[in-house]
Amino acid sequence: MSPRKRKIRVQFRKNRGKRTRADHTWKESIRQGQEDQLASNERISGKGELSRHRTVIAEETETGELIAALDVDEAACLRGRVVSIVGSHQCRVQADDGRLYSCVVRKVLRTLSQDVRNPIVAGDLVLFEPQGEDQGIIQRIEPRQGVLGRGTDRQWQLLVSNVDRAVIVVTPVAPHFKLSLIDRFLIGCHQGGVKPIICINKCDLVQISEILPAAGLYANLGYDVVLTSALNGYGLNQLRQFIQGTASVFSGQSGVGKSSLLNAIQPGLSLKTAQVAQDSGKGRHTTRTALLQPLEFGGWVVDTPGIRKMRLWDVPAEHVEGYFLEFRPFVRYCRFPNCRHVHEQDCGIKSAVQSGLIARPRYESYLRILSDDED
Ligand SMILES: Nc1nc2c(ncn2[C@@H]2O[C@H](COP(=O)(O)OP(=O)(O)OP(=O)(O)O)[C@@H](O)[C@H]2O)c(=O)[nH]1
Ligand SMILES: [Mg+2]
Ligand SMILES: [Zn+2]
Repeated sequence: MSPRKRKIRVQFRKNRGKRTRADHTWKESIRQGQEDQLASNERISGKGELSRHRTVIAEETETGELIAALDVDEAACLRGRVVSIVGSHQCRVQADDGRLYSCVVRKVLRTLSQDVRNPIVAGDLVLFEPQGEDQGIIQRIEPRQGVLGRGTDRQWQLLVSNVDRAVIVVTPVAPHFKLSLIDRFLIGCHQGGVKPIICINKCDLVQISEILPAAGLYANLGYDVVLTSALNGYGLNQLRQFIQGTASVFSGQSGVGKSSLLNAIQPGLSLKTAQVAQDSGKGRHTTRTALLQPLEFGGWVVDTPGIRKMRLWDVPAEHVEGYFLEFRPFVRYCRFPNCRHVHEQDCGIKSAVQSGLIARPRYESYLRILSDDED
């Protein structure tokens, strides 16, 4: 399928000074290199108010991402991968030759990604123009494949891009996990084209038999599940095998042991970790920024800051059931074609729950997600 082309109007603000601009300052700012160079397929329209907009041709990918057809002088650029984000617009980029650059994002790219909270994310493949020894300007972000993101109050927030696998880390002790949290992550993974691994950590603190029902539930659904202890090494070989040679991300609540697991898998990493607060049982948000690390046994991994909530984005209520794989065979027994499986009569899903064919905790998790109950 060829990508659809679309014209989009982007708001275009001056870098500095007042927002309204006299006609001459426009050309001046280009000469001074304060604004982005105008590409041949970008047009400035009109004067006055309108001159703050321009039209850019963008292509929509199969995942709905808009890729602007910006003119980039590729010969003057290097390719690299974003390894960490610093502040809102700066990042560290590792060029293909291994050198690290501190880069800012070209302004039009920031403007184009206004529907996303962050224009750039760890894992992004970029084309950047080096400035001096170790600085650069990101000119293009390559189309992303395999993303993990979540909703915030108003926007979609990307957590990481270009990953094959997401390790969803949870613990049976403080902070306790809820099935609905795992299920939200699973939906996020399905949505972003990332294959999930459910990792139940801190197994040294409980009897394994206590965890087996939850672990078995997901394993029976065909998900990769691993029980681990970063403390005594339990399950680490299996975890290593799951992520070996892949691009992966460790995600989950603060304090579940994401950084500890990575340190245990590859001791040289020396990622900072901290104890969970005694009173609240919550983590302390020790990891502050997503950080991409190469793995000595092949592949790379991104350690991310703990998140409190995994809010879904762009998942209409009627789509939620589709992500609960075990519901599928029973939907046909619902009397109403638009059945949400909540209060409706003659519901195939509710009958399947009653007769034990669908695990009740999963059904309850479905209800929570449907009612947007995040706790
Ligand atoms: N008993 C036990 N403690 C663990 C285990 N894994 C991690 N911990 C402890 O849990 C606490 C939190 O670990 P971190 O690795 O900092 O957690 P995190 O998920 O990276 O947290 P954030 O960076 O805040 O998101 C630390 O005190 C670790 O020592 C484990 O398997 N068993
Ligand atoms: Mg951490
Ligand atoms: Zn139903």
